[in-house]
Amino acid sequence: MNSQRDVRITRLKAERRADGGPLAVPAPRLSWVVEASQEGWLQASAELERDGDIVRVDGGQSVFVPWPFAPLAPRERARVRVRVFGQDGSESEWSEPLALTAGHLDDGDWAAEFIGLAEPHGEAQPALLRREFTLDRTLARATLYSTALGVHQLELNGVEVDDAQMKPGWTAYEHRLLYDVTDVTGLLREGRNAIGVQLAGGWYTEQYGFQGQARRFYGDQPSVAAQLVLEYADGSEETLVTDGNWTATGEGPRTASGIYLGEHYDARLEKSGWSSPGFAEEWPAARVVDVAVVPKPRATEPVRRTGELSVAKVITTPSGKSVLDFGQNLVGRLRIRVTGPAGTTLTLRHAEVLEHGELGTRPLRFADATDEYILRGDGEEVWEPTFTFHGFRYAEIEGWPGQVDPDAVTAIVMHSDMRRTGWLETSHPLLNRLHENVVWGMRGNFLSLPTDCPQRDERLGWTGDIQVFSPTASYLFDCDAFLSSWLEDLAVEQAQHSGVVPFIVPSVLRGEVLPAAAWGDAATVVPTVLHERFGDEQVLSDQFESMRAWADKLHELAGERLLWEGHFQFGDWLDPDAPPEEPGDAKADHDLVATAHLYWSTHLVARAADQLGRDEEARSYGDRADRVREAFVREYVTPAGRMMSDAPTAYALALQFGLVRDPEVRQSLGDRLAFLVRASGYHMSTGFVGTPLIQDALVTTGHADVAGRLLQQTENPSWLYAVTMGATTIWERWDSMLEDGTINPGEMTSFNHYAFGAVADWLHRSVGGLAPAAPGYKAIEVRPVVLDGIDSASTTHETPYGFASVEWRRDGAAFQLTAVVPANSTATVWMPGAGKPVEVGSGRHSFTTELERTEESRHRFSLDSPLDRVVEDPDAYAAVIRALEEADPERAAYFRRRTRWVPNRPLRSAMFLTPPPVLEAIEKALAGVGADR
Ligand code: RAM
Repeated sequence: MNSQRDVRITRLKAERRADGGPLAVPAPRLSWVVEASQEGWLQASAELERDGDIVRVDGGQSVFVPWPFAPLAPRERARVRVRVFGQDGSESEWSEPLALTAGHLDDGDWAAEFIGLAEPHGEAQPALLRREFTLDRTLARATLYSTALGVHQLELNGVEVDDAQMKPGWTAYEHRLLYDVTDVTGLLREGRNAIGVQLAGGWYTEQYGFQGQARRFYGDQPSVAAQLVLEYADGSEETLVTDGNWTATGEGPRTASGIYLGEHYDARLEKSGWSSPGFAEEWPAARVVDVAVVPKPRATEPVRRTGELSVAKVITTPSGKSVLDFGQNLVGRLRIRVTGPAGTTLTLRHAEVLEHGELGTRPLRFADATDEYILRGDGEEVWEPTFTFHGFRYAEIEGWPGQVDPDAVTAIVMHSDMRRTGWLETSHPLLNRLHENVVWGMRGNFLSLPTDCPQRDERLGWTGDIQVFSPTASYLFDCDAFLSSWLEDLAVEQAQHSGVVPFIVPSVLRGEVLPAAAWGDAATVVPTVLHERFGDEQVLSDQFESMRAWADKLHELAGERLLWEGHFQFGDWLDPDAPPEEPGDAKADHDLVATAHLYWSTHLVARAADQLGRDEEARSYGDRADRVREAFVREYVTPAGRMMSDAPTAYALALQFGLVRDPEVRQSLGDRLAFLVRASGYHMSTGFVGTPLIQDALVTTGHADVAGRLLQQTENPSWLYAVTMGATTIWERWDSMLEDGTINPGEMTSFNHYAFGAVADWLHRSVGGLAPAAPGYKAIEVRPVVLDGIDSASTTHETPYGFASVEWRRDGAAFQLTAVVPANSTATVWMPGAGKPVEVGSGRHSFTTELERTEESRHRFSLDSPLDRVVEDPDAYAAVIRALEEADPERAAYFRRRTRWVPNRPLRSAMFLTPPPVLEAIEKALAGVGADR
């Protein structure tokens, strides 16, 4: 039985970063994944080995185990291995060794100066910088550290040092800047060497602001800083740094570059050999720039090219242009292969959608999103912009010599190079596409920082968006490193504003920084989510001050009434009933939403304090949270269980945040929520705040049927409406594209916004049935909710303990489920209809049950049927709409939008002014519904 072959280590990782890059800390935590063939495997202890040193760690911890060895010195390398011992007496072999390199520098070791162009001839001028040097001894190792206020790539002797893009990414530059560390030993040689830098403004010189008011925020010109540490075979060491001895030119081929602008490149200006030794041109000396911030090592995966898409279709537009369709809305850029005469200018335009058959660029607002390439004319030329990215599905290239060759154009997908960890598939094709759209939305908006959108003159770190999306994100990709890093930016920006978390991080909007509910709460929610999903307690302790400062700030605003009232709020942003130009004009009262979040954040601070053993704070924030909860209930909840804002979002908040505890009142709230959803004809009626909560609120109060109808709705507004309109990403608005195929008239309309995709977290937990029950999925809850219209689902998540999955299907009344639980984890399995769960250990477990048969409704329908009955029966509803549509599409659309599907009111009464022949047609159609069954 317990032979060594049964148990093995399949993964060993240091700290959060999943791509094995250099470490940002001297004492990295270690995590490993165990695979065991025997069921119910639990770890009793582990041994960690570092270069011959063995340390034993007792207990079951296999995720984020503290580094048990001496801290690593800068550039120190280590090889670690692990082996584990099971509670059942089993033991594994040693794991494959993991090679580590310390990427941090000691205090005071950062010596490079920031350098840029001495005399730029325009703002945000792209530059080339270079320097030559001689290696006169045998080199043992060369390590390059580099960063920029701007974006940069380095070349050594003509070769790019790595495949990372847009380095160093965007952080709160005034306070926090990251450097990359690269081993470049293989690129150097004895004798003459050259190092060159391509530099552009990127996020640093971008102009931020709305409605044409945008201005540069950080600076006018980019600069770069690098140090190359040379370790020789004889034990000596030398450091080459950027300083006034470098030279720089603004006369390179990249003539303009910006995040919103795009990139302009004149290949005739290329300087052959510029980053190799012996380059003959003399450039002026670089200018040294005074920069106070000391860069820190990157602890996250960099942005990389992660995929390629070829042209799916070439479309000729009504105006006769050729548009390339890549079949997928994506973020990245084009790579072109072209031959033509020197001086030929290609213009590359990008758009997410077509409108009236042409590129729909209005939503890009002030973002040009246009690249320009001027040919060298010496044969085949391959080009891709370097320091920009676009959000697009369609592209139009003007100026191509002859016909554009679709095979010569490729779309390059880019994002922070996180590992994919989550999947879901169901028997419902539209739902599968919805899920795929969520994944693409995450890809496009996790490019260095979590953004609202990737295409228009915005692409900012809106806190509210990631606040709602972080649970979904944590399932789909290993984004612990990515989001922890962004949280550091959040904390430093917050510290500049005495506890107020800015709307966006990095904070680049001018004017007063105001607190906003559901946005600033990213400070408390995102660390909580990372702890819950990745078992990462460090993020709670690192962020604790930020969490607490946010809660304290809100209590200051709320004062003695303990209600956050009367201040600026975004509220339930993009409620579909708000007018296009007033996206904050939601049905749910802003103050109610605000106090709900005041409670939630205070509660999360108390929970974090408890987790961290900060007992005193756990008690005091717990008490404060209770008092806010009581104040909320007094002010906003009627004794019988109605919310003062009779809007779904208000109910969802009261239920999901646990603001109302009384079981009877909770049930009334749930019933009223279900009533409201039904009354709206199972259309969405929530914005950013309510949408991630509503499905759980319905299911936990016994209204899974309502959640199921809402989920599968295809009429506007709904999750699937966009899918039926051909969407390949999640839209910012429920109706970013209107039913007639025109773009929403609101000036703020993106087709790649992840916020409404936050429902995927519920899909994973409830439709798939795989949820965390203890931090990092050390315990799992398997509890699928069976919904009419969905006959099977399977979901897989690579948890910190390894792969977990749930797969279920039903066939008539027979229901069958298989759950895979990773080693060193356990699961509680709730079969549908079962009163109590089954506890299982690791391994593969199958279960079957008989589902209760739901009575098919046998109603007969007529114009006298109550409205709620009609909408509850999908066939009856469809019959009415179809009959109306045939007679008068406009009336049908109005009827769909305006009807309140309530009891005690006959259908006839909602058909006011409908011509008698149409009424007859409806009556006839309804009679058919009963007869069919
Ligand atoms: C817009 C974006 C963003 C949202 C803010 C309030 O700029 O839609 O997603 O968070 O408004």
